[in-house]
Amino acid sequence: MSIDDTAQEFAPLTAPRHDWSLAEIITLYRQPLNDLLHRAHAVHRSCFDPNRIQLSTLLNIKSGGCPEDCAYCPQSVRYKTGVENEGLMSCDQVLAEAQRAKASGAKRFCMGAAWRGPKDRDIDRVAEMISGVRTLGLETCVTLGMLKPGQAEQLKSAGLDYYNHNLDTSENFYSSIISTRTFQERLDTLQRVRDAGINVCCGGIIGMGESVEDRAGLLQTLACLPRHPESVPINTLVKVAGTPLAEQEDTDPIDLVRTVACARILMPGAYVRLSAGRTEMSDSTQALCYFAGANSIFYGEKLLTTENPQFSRDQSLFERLGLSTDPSDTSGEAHTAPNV
Ligand code: SAM
Ligand code: DTB
Ligand code: SF4
Repeated sequence: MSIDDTAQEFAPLTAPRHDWSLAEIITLYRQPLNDLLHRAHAVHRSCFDPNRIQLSTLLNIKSGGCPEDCAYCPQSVRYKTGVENEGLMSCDQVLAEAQRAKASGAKRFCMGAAWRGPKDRDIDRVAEMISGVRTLGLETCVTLGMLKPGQAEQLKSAGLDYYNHNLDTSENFYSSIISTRTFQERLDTLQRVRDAGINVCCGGIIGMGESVEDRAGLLQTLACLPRHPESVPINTLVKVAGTPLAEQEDTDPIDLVRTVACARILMPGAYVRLSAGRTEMSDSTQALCYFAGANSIFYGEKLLTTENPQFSRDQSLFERLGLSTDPSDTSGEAHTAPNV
């Protein structure tokens, strides 16, 4: 095959589609790894600078005591994990952390709260945090659980750039993981976020005992939304003692790479974030994920309650791979009209 043939083969893949069938995605996922990687990387290169990684930093602004029963989560009040139930952090504390994240090179600051959903008085306090973080020159993201009508608009008025709300897994496997909120309720929150004009950050977790069909099903739901999410976090289960999923088998890194590659092909213009689970991941697995199309990470030594790689480990990997992370460099922004 000539280079021209290759270009022809891949050109249509960069045009976003919203009609993927489950069978097509499973076929994509199961093809020989080299073929999958070749295709995903070609799509990645056609939409992004492949040597640039976006950095987001996470802060747990309200830890533990959550009434939901998400089987993976150390913050559920139902599991004995040692995570303390703490109140909402003060705005000053949050801004001090945001300042540190900015000084470390983060572009986006993501604030997470262990709530089923925010109360109206919580929204006022989080709105103040969002305005403050924006004033520091950082993009803002919050993940607060389910939103009621009107709450997304309030967050938008405060200047919120992104709302993170994950589907976590396929609709079929969902009830094995969470019983206290439905898959449809998650879709409803995503719709409210979209309707309010906030960018959507939505992805899931692999390694919870789901099948290939479930991974494909999650990606199908995401890719068939009327607009693709702007950010797609792919989390690898962090097995926390005390949660129902603590004794799950380790996730095969090749399955992670395949999932990242499929996400890249299905949602060409999205930032695909290699999210939880990097501490346990080898450098070479991460490198393969970046080749497969991951172009964002959580940067900072803590996720919400669990460890994330040390700054020095990430810096050393970026240098060894020749990856740029400069937040002022916008040359690697998506250069297609990605999420139509
Ligand atoms: N309470 C809010 C909610 O659930 O929407 C926001 C915070 S919640 C911790 C955000 C996401 O973190 C979850 O949807 C899940 O995808 C991810 N997550 C939580 N615990 C995890 C774990 N042990 N391993 C991997 N991902 C995890
Ligand atoms: C996302 O998809 N992953 C992040 C963020 N969005 C909020 C959270 C990962 C949490 C990992 C477990 C913990 O640290 O508690
Ligand atoms: Fe609560 Fe969110 Fe954890 Fe579920 S994932 S238990 S909603 S903090």
